[in-house]
Order: sequence, then structure tokens, then C-alpha cells
Amino acid sequence: MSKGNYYITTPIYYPSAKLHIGHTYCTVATDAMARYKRLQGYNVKFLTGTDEHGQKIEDKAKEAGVTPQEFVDNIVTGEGGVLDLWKLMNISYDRFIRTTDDYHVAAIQKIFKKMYEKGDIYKGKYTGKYCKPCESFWTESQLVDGKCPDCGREVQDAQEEAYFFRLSKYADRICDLLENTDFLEPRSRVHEMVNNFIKPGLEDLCVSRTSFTWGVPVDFDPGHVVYVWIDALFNYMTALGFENDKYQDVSDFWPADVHFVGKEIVRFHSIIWPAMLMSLDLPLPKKVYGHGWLLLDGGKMSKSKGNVVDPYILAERFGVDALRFFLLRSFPFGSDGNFSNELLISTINTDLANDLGNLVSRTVAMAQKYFGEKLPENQEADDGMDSELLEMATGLRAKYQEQMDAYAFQNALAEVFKVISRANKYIDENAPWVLAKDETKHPRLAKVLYNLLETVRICAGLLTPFMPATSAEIASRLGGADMSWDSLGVFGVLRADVATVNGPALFPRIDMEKELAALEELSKPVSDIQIEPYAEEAVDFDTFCKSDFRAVKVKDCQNVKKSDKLLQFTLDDGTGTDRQILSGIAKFYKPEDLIGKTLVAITNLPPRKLMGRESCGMLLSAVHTEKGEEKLNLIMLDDAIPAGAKLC
Ligand code: ME8
Repeated sequence: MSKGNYYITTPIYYPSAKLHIGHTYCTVATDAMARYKRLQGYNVKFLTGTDEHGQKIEDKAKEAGVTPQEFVDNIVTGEGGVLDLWKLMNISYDRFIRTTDDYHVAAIQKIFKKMYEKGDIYKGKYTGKYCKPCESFWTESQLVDGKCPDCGREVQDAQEEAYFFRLSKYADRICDLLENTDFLEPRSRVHEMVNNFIKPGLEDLCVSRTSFTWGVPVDFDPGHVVYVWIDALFNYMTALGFENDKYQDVSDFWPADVHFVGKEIVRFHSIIWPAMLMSLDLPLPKKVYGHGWLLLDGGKMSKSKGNVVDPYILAERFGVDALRFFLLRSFPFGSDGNFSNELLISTINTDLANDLGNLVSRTVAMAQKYFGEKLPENQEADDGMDSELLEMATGLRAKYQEQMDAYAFQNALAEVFKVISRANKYIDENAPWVLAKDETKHPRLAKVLYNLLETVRICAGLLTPFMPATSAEIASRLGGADMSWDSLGVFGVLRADVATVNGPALFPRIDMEKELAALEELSKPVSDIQIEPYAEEAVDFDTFCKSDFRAVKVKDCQNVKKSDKLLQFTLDDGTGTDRQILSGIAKFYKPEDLIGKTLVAITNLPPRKLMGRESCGMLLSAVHTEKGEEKLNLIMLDDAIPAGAKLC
């Protein structure tokens, strides 16, 4: 029977670049929490997704020469994108929202209108610094030496029409919420919010923009798009079906049990989000938990710092479970932590290879060596030797639960590893290899092994939220052991004649020095751009001079039917007769974009037939590969050069 509903969320990610291990941190933590709640018997809804609007995305798409939708599609659903990463990391989300999803966009329009009709959103003037040539508004703090940060020119004081949300109206209620309830944790974040943002005075928030278009349009005032944070924060409710018909889960899952968010976005989640919910008379989420950052060399992580932070590379080298485990074992969730390869490798070696891995393989190997497939049922307890281990293993679930309920993943794991260490010590104390030599001690030996297997069962069961695949593997090595929540609070669940299954080492030891050197090599910046090797064979000057290079103007350009490679060009080559050239560049250009351009052709090649059409010459282009992808640019000349001009 379900213990009730439980709704947990991660921040929805900006698909402005590929994700790094820091992004993975919060999602792995949320996944561990969701799995823990499922293990306990809750009906869990775990939401994640992507936050796809805003100027940053619009700018990046422009830089990449694609539409904003194409840009985000590639990072979200493309190879190695967000969805692939969550699959790799074994993230068990129940729902994935993209803020460009139609149902979400329509819901945001309704929500914005509701707050407007209520009088909590009003039209006003946004005052800032304006750069005319760039048509951009800047705030004082964005200016560089008082000038436009983009072009360096003078800016002017200017005003722009915009909508504002009456955040100031909710200041007292928000302050009360933060100071007098457990809404925001850890507590240190409360002081930060109250002292830095609320005490100095909460100002109304500008919630629409007119300077770019990649956002949810304000339907009753075209030209304005909804501020990206309103669009983003309401994902937590639209994904349940709020103001849309796609889902019907609001009554079952709202208010959320917890939003996990990084510390820099606590302000949005603990001030702006509850104020907007208050405006709509909606229940507030039960908790916002602001976790710390993973730092690299003391600074915030970014992809540009190299491959060390690439979760794909780390998962491939160390395994997904080891990486998940490391993230939650090594850093207290509420504070910042310093990521390093040394720490990653030593955590794997100490906890996983030495402590857990050894315990499992030694115990299973001894059970098989001394008794074959099954343990004998004739077993002899020894209270003096056994009681400490049994007490620790039996009491583990309660201690673990206390820590998990406080989101203290590191402490919960520390409790499990105390028991694992105790079990390893128990092996040494009981020296099964000595008991094995004396037939009369075999009942005692069987009990020692049973106690160890049972301890392994409890520990592995409690590790399921962190290392789901490893726990499942251990369950199968213990003959398909019960790892249900109820069973993990009880010692003695395995049958006395438990059957075991041997297997390879769960976590082979890593050679620190070799691995660090390999990672160092991998993190050396490699140039994204590769060019063809130069030709070694020399061409004599006269032969080269025989090639006739001419400027040609594109009069018409069409795709060739049934060919996804060829474009057919009709060219003005200055002779008065059109020249036809076929070129295999359809992958790189749209025909309509080339009309009117001035290109370079070699005109004295013998004509040849391609797809039954004659091609008289060849167009010149520059080729290279970028991030492994083939790139091609036609050589384009200044349009002032007349058709037929000879290039020499
Ligand atoms: O903030 N260590 O998206 P985002 C720990 N779209 N956490 C880190 C981190 C690091 N080094 N780097 C990033 C957004 N994060 C918004 C959220 S929610 C309605 C909208 C965390 O892709 C960061 O703290 O920039 C944040 O919680 C999350 O990754 C997503 O960051």
C-alpha cells in the first residue's frame, strides 16, 4: 500500500551548453531522494526538464547560425544531450518538461493574464541605459567603464515600457515565511535571503521584455515576452496540469514536497516563487532546499575548464554508480565542495573497492569455498562475538532514515559505511579460514558467514537509492535477496541456507597515478578545428597555370531531385551563355541563400554527367572538420567583381 504521494523537483536546466558534472550533482541527489521515497513505499513524482527561453539562448542560436528551437532541440534531444545524460546517469524521473512545450506556453500566458487581472502585474516603465546602435537596454552594473558592454559606445538614459510584478506587496509575508517556518533550508540560506534581499527593501520585479522575442509572448500585448523566470518557475505546476489539460495531477501532487535548487537560484525559489503563488492564492511548496556548489580549484565549474568535468568521460572511466556515489558521499549537500580527480579515485578505492567490494566478494567467495552453493542450516551463534555487528546492522535503517529525511546524504552513507567497516572487522575477528580447518567449528563458520551475508543485504539495500545497479547486482549474488524497505529494518531475513552466486569484483581498484596521468592527458585542450593534411606531391607551375579560375554569379540554384547531395547551379560566367555546374554541397547550403552570390569556378575541366545532368566545371570551397563534423564554406568573392573576371 502506498504511503502517500511525494513530489520532488530539480531545477530545469538552461540548454545553453552541454551539462557538466556540477549540473549532474543536483539531479543525482534528487534521483537518490526519489528512489529512497519509492523504496519506502511512496507514490513519487520526480520532475526534471529544461528551461529553454530567454535572450541567452536567442544569442547563442544566432551565433551558431540556427533557430533558437533548433539550438535547444540539439542540446536537449541530440546525441550526448540532456536526455542522453540522464539516461546514462540512471535518473528515474517520472516527467520531463520543456518550457517550449505547447501546453506550458499556453498555461504561462493564462497565468500571466490572471496576475495582471488581479492587479499584481501592472504596466510601467523600465529605466535603464540604452545603446542605440545595438538596440539594447543595460543596467548600470552591466556597463563596462560606463559604456555599452557589446560595442563599447556611449549609452543614454532611456525608458522602456514593461510589466512589473508587485513583489513589494508580499515582502512581509515572505519574510515571515522564511524566518518563522522551515520553508527554506539549510538555515544559513535564510539569513542570506533576509539580510541581502528583504531587509534592504523588496522592489517590484520587471516581468516582461521587449528587446528580444525568444520567450512566451504576452498574448494581450504583442511585442512583450514573459520574463524567463516566471516562465521557468511555473514549470513545477504546469507539469502537473496547472492551467492545462495535458496532465491532471495538481490535486494529487501539489504542493511539492521539496524543490532541490542550487544556492544561486535560492532567491528566485524562496522569494519570487512563493510571492507569485500567494498572488494566485495557491498553496506553497513544503520546502526549498538550497544545495551548495561543486567547485573546481576553488572556483565555479564550467565546461571550459576541460574534460575533467565531463560526466560522460567520468562515467565511462569509473562507472555510473561510482560517480553517483562519489557525488553524494564526498560533499555535504548543503555546502560547497571541492571536486578533484584525486578525491574521486580515492573515494572509489577506499569505500567501494576496499570496503564494500571486498566485503561482498570475500563473503560470497568464502561461503562458496567452504560450503558450496548453499550455507548449511546447522549454525551456531556466539553472542559475545556477534552482538555488536547485529545491533549495528539492525539499527542502521533508523539512523539512515534520520539522515535521509534531513537531506544529509553524506551522513546517511557514512552510517552505512560504519556498518560495512564493522563487518570487515568481524571477518578478521572470527577468522573464518581458521574455523574452516576444524570440522566441529563448521556450524559456527556457517553462522559467521550468514551474519555477514545478512549485513551485506541490509547495507546494499540501503545503498539502492545511490547505486541502483550495484545493489541489484549484490541482491542477485545473495540469491535474489529481499531488499524491500520493511526487510531492511530486520536482521535475519535471508534463509539460513541462503544460496550465493559468485561474480567479478564490483569495483576494481584504480591505480591512482596512472589514472591521474590518463585524465590529465584527456583534459588537455584539443583544438576543435582540424584541417586536411597538406599534399606532399609537387605540381609544376605550368600545369597549375593551366587551371582557369573565374568569378561566377549565381543566377539560379536548385536541389537536384532524388539526390540529397547535389545542388544545380545556373551561373553567369561573363560569356553571355549560362554555365551549369553541379556541386555536392546540398548538406551545407540552402539553394535560395546562394542566389546572387559571387563564387569561384574552375571552368576548363572536361564536362561530366552527374545524375544525368551535365556539369561544366567545379565550384571552389574551403573544407575542414570541427568537433569531428565536416564543414564546408563556398569561396565567395566581393560582389563588385564582375562575372568572368579571371583569378590569377
Ligand atoms: O539555473 N555545482 O539553470 P542552470 C552544483 N534554468 N550545482 C551546480 C553547478 C555546480 N558546479 N553548476 C550548476 C538554471 N549547478 C535555471 C533553473 S528552475 C525553475 C530554473 C546547478 O542550467 C545550479 O545551481 O544554469 C542549478 O541549480 C542547476 O545546476 C541548473 O542550472
